[in-house]
Order: sequence, then structure tokens, then C-alpha cells
Amino acid sequence: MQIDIITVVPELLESPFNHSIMKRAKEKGLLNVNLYNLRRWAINKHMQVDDYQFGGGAGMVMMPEPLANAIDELQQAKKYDEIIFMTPDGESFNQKTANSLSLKENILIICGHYKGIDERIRQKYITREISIGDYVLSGGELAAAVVVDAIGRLLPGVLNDETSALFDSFQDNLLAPPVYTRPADFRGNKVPDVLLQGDPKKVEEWRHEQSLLRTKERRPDLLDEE
Ligand code: 6GU
Repeated sequence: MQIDIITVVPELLESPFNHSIMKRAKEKGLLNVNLYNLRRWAINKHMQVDDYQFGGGAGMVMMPEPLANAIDELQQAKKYDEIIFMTPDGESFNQKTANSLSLKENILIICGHYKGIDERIRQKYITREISIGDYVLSGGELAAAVVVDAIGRLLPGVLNDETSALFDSFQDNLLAPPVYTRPADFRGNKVPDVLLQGDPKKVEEWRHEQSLLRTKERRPDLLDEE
């Protein structure tokens, strides 16, 4: 899978994909992330990519020309399955969205800054608008890192059996059960017996029960979803 990202702050996205699981995905050739600095398509020598908004009001807006030129140029090299704009007024990102995006070949992500991007770009180019939650970040970069991480770990071959995504929280609308490692007795707090007894069927039942309990307590809303 190929993910291209257009941003005015590529520095913010340089580290997140170079460690741990994302690093492995890259090394195995399963995920390739390219960062493009929007200023490469700036309209003048001041490297301008934003301007005041018509009608007045605080905050700058990302201009249409640099974005349109950037997208046009990148689109000449490949056909994108989705052109995603990261924005707090987009659809809420969740595991279902991550699952469906992980099946795509080529994705372009536009990170917004300031007050956002000119509406005409949204209408002409953007196929999907995504928010990572009901709070405002100073730009779309950290949100894009979240989305790329969530997608990347789902690509076949990125995770091994031990880290398999099948048992993640949310994969079946349930939160993950509690987990324990050695020692079996930590300062008088013991690991539940069932996990020490070695009966895989009982372990499986216990985990499912714990998942349900946890979800009822913490996220009852998940149990109402289809
Ligand atoms: Cl995608 N962008 C910004 N700027 N803020 C956000 C967001 C995105 N998702 C939640 N808050």
C-alpha cells in the first residue's frame, strides 16, 4: 500500500512511521509513506500557501491553487483510491473505517492547517473527510499519523501471530480483556487462576466474559452497534 501525505509541516510526520511496527511495515515493503511539502506548490517566492478568508473573520485558509496543483501533479503519477482530508468536521474515525481503508492500494491524505482549506478543493478533489475525535488539533498531521498507524498495522504480513489484529479491542465491537505476565504473584496480587491452569477453552471463555464485562462498564454504546 502506498500513502502520500500533503502537509505544510512534514517534520511532524517524519518520526511516527520510522519505529516499531510501522518501521517493520516499511522494511517489508508492505507500506510506503511519502511526505510532500505543500510549499513546493506555493504561489510566490514568499512560499505562500494560505490567505485571509473572504467575508472576514480570524484565521487563515489554505488557498486552492497550491493544493490543486499538488493533487493534479501527484494524480498524474498514480490513481488514488481515496483522497482524504483530515478535518475536525469529518466522519469519526473508527476501527471499521480503518479496516476498509486497509484494503485500498493508493491513498492521498491532505492535512489541513489554520482555518482549513478552501471549500472548492473539498468539493472537487476530496473523496472522504475524516476526524479522529471531538476536539480540535492545531493541524491534521497528528490525526493523519493516527490514521496511517491504524491502517498500517492491519496490512497482511505487518503483524505476526502474537500481535494479530484479530483480537484487538473494537474488532468485534468489544474491548480487549485484561492481560497479565510474570510474576504470577506481584506484591500479593495474583493472576486469575484460569490463566495459569492451561485449559485453552476455559481461557477463551474467561477472556470473552471479561471483554463483555469491560465493554458493559466502559463503553456500553459499543454493544448497541451492529
Ligand atoms: Cl483530522 N484535524 C484537526 N485539526 N483537528 C482534529 C482532527 C483533525 N480530528 C480531531 N480533531
